[in-house]
Amino acid sequence: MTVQPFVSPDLIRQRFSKAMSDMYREEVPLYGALMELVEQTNRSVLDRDTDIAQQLKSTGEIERLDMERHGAIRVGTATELATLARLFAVMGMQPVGYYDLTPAGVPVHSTAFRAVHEDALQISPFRVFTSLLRLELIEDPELRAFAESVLAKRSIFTEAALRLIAQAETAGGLNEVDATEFVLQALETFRWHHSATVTAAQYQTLSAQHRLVADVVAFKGPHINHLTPRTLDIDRVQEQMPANGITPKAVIEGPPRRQCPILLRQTSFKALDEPIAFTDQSETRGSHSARFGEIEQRGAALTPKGRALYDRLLNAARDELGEFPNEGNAARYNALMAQHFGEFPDSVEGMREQGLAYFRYFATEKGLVAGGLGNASLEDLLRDGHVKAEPLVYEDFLPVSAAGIFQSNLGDAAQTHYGEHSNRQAFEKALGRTSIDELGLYAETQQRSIEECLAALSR
Ligand code: OOG
Ligand code: NI
Repeated sequence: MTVQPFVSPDLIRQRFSKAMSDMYREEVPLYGALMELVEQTNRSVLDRDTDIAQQLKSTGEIERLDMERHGAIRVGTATELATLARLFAVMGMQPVGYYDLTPAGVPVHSTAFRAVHEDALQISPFRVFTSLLRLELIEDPELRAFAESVLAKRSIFTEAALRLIAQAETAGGLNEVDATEFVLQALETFRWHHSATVTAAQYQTLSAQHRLVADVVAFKGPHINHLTPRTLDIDRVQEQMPANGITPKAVIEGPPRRQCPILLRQTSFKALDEPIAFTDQSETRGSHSARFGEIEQRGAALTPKGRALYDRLLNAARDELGEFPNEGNAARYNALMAQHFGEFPDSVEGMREQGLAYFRYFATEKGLVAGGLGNASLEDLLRDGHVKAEPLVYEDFLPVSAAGIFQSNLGDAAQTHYGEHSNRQAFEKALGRTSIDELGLYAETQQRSIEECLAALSR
């Protein structure tokens, strides 16, 4: 008998990401239109701007650009979250970061499941922003008990998915046949359901508490609510959305437009109203809106110092605006952002010299030809053109941006004020493990690139 080798978790993730994208394209036609717009825009940016094309080639990002997607889901219980962590682990995805959205009036806290090593990210950068509903924030004890009882009855994973997760954990992996089956079974958890698990009246009660509560509690599973492609020019896509029948939110979240993009800029279009059958109806006479479209542009990962500067400038602009950005104040918001971010150096050199971003270091042709390191420091090598630095791309999310995306899709009525705050400990208890500190990951990747680069030069 021959033993079948395991399929690498990175390849399982790559296949899963493709399967998810195909499912979403079939379920949400506007997603197909958005993908086309993003592909066209990326192509024209690469044709027009040879510097960007060259930079993406040297970092390898060009190869992952078309695969690049993130999705988002919301779950209701600790068991659901912990089992998701096990499901994602089969695909080489770990929980990274902790995002508390309650200060912005959204009763969830979240993490992002993603690959953590640069080589794995290169095979598939697929990630999932995963939120856990904070039921303890529902004040009415009767409603809370009802929500808990509805959630306790559902199982969001298929029997086969649970069996394959356990098998992967015990055996250390999945062979070809099992990996194929796993992708199909795992996909079921993220599917949209046209029928709810509660009556129309119960849905109304949950929704009146918070639309998000209804979205999590009233359905069979945590439907994927968006799948976001990566664009190289978000302003251009935002501009062209209306002509393609898509209405974007009022402002782009994240930093303003710059020569040297940093962190993450995002925009989205409104959730669709979709027909739903409640348990006391035989047909889809009700409706629910949860699924929306989003695009993003990624830039440099910032060091703690860079991030502190980003947060300070963002807060200053928002404080001066005095209210949440909206249709009416969008122009003023953009002007304030541009004005405050004038303080953030807008060049690779500037960011590197001030220690604001993380970098990947490469030995250049010139350096390889020259050979022999001698006593040269990294700074010497950079100055002499023997080494080149490119910013590391930001692989994570931003809490203020995420809150803006949630809100634009839930409506302004969803801005509740919660007394209780951040509770990373409770989140990690539910998750069944700690979530990884993203800054440590960037520092490690940067360090590995320095070591590889020095090794190449000393050969
Ligand atoms: C997640 C919203 C946040 C992002 O990219 O920051 C988000 C959700 O609506 O479930 O998608
Ligand atoms: Ni998103």
